[in-house]
Amino acid sequence: MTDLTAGTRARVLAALRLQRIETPSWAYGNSGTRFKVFAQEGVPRDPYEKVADAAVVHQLTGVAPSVALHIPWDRVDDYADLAAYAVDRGVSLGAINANVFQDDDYRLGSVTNPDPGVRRKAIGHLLECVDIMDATGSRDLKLWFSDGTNYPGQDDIRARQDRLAAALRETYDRLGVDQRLLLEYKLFEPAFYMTDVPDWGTAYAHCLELGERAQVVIDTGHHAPGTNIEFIVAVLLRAGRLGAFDFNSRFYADDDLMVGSADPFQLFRIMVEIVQAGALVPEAGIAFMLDQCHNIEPKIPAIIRSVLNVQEATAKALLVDASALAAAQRAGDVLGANAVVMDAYNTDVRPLLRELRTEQGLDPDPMAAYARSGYFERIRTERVGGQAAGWGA
Ligand code: PSV
Ligand code: MN
Repeated sequence: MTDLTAGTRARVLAALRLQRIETPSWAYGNSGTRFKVFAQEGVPRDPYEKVADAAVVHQLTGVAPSVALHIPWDRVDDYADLAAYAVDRGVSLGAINANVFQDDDYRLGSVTNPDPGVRRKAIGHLLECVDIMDATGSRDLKLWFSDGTNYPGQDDIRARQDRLAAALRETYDRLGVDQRLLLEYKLFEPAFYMTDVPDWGTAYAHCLELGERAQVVIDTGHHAPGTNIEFIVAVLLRAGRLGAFDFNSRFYADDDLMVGSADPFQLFRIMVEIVQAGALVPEAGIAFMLDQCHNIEPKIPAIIRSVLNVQEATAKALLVDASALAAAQRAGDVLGANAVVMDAYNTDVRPLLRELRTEQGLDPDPMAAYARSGYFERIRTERVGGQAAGWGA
């Protein structure tokens, strides 16, 4: 990093100190595909143990101070108690993810189901999630609907949009003034013919109708192959409607692999749009969350690796020389502009990040620190008996 000026180093370090990445409770539990859920040792048996693992990730990385919950997977008797437990461990509870996709009733959809009784049940769950937010102090309600159809003619597309809009309206109106509704889209799966919220445009249209505190979530795994995700980021930022990311990597569909593992360049390009728009700071209101499943790799180190990958992409994005880039763009210097971006991408930021961690009293190498910590040996012997938390439970 000898070629970075003192001013650049100071600027990049200052921005990185403010970065916040939220980890998902479900990534700490067992997961798999529709073919097999592989059990791992030491996996949390309840939401408290998930929070404890999330706290370890934060202790080691310094940038993951909150953990998202998924209801009912993380149902507890006393949410305020869980929130207090999190604070004791140095973290907080983040977004509340609603789950209206796992009951038999939802075979034909949840909030878009043709049966008003099923719709009422689904809306009831969304409202319950807002009650939980009140108890946990969470700001964000994250909604993803598995709703859609498998066959042409199966249901009326426009009627389903009306039902969706009505459910979103009722939920939005229940939110407190400091709470937000985050609407997540996904191209397909589990529905294969038509999905009710398949893309950012549909999510955006519903958010516009609802009001300012309705924002779009970009899950990086939820697009057609080849989609220019950073374009979507730029458009939503411009409209003031980008609420959050669900970061993960994909090779094919919604693979939920470690973010930055399949395409670190894409992650960098996304973070460039964020940095250029001044949207990295917490006050910009964008929640940088992970949404991943560690089916075959050890979970806590995989989450640490993911957090570090986001941090690394961010550091590179911060290195883009904004004035040189603007000058090249103004001059129509295609190669020059591209070189500015590539110079940043090709910089090894790992020494700078090690410096940042040392300055914060952290181990410069969080992966090695975790391996040395003995935490895994402890949880694998302590967490015996009971039911390991897992996909769908
Ligand atoms: C759906 O595929 C999704 O991305 C949504 O965010 C869910 O809440 C999450 O995965 C976990 O199932
Ligand atoms: Mn997601």
